[in-house]
Amino acid sequence: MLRSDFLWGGAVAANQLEGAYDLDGKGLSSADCMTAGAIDRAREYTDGVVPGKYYPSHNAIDFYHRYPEDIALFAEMGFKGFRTSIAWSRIYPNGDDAVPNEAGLSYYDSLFDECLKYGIQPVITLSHYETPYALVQKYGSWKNRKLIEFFLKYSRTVFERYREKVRYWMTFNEINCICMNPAMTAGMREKDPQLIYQAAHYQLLASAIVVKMGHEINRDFQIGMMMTYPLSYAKTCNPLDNLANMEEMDRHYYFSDVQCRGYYSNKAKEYLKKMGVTIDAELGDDEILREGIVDYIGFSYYVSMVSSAEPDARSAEGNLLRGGRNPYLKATDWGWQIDPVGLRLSLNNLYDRYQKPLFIVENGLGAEDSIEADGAIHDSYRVDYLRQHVKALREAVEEDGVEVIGYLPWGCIDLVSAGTGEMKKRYGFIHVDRNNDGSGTLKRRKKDSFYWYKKVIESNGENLD
Ligand code: BGP
Repeated sequence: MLRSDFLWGGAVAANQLEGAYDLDGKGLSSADCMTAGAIDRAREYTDGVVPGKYYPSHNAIDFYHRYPEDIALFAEMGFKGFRTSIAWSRIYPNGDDAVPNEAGLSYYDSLFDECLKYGIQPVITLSHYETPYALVQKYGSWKNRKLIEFFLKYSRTVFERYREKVRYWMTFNEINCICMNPAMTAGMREKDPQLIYQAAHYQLLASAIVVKMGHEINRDFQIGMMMTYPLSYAKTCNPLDNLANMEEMDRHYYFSDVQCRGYYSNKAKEYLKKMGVTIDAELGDDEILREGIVDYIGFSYYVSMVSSAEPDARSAEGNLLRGGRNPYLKATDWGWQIDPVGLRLSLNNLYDRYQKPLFIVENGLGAEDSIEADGAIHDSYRVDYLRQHVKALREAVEEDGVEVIGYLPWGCIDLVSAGTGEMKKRYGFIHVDRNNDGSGTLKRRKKDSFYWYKKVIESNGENLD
């Protein structure tokens, strides 16, 4: 049985659904400067907003104005938790402002109140793939140590303001993805490992300080890390493939080891040496990391990969992960390999390694949906995906004894894809009438998966039919 306070719900991120990118004093963010792409066309990172280009975050699904309707629908499904992020540039429009923007703060007050009205706990990511654009321009974003100071100021402001409204927090979304896409995740254009790992060090420090500070502000805060779990299998039983697989996983444990144990592992240090990277650390950094161990591990899980010692084509994908194809698995239309057993393995791996509560804060299937003449949306493919993953989650809890706080599938309402900027790659239980080019009425419609998930939540995961 899952625990009685299991947090069923869904997850989103501010820049992928709010829209209102320049309203009520909000500053531009790095995400506002990303154009729309497609499966075969990468998103562009422009210098500021270039007239004539299309930026999907600017209006997104207009959650900024429509949240009461959307949260009422989440409540109808029975949500207990709702993960979203705070747009940093709504609070500090330039990142280095002396005082916060009251309009931004009161927006999140109203949003969280609306959730709490239905007994839905907000689960808040402090930084989900957006940095105030002024910090990118003026300071070079996270490669500059000054960013720590700005992030702390912002975090303190929101911790104090929402002290009584939010209990579950996460610091950086998918912190391990900085290595794969520093532009999207951290607002940095450079691909140089020296700069990337230096920036990662600053994010790890910022996260650790924030954990400590949050506990001082409210002892009940639960502050987690957030990684994408990069489950990978060795391609064959050739020991060399297993070695390659271990190295692949270690690139990601680099981050979770620091956040869960409070120090860089020896392997992490060797890895840096191999890459010729020297972290510029200050006296006291080790202590900061030691004192900022997270309370839980939030992670996203969508796909699994295959690693091999052969430098063969890395043909399977996630939006940030790359690996080999697995002949035992099917993939989505976007090439993401579907592996529910992999979720059970991931939960076991993480729990064995850290013995910390786990929180699945993203999982789901991105697919195109079609609307029938009567307005229905029969998304049985999405129900199948989710059913198998919830089953795997239950097995991990009930048969393996793993401790799981909750399940918040991604994109509980259709939103802009982070990887491609498309709208047609839909994850939601709720359909939003908006197209890739920004056209559409924004009307919300319940899909078949909406009714299915309602039953799952009502039965605390027992009824998966
Ligand atoms: C994760 C991100 C999310 C989200 C999700 C789905 O990596 O944290 O922001 O978008 O993946 O990916 P996509 O939107 O590319 O389909």
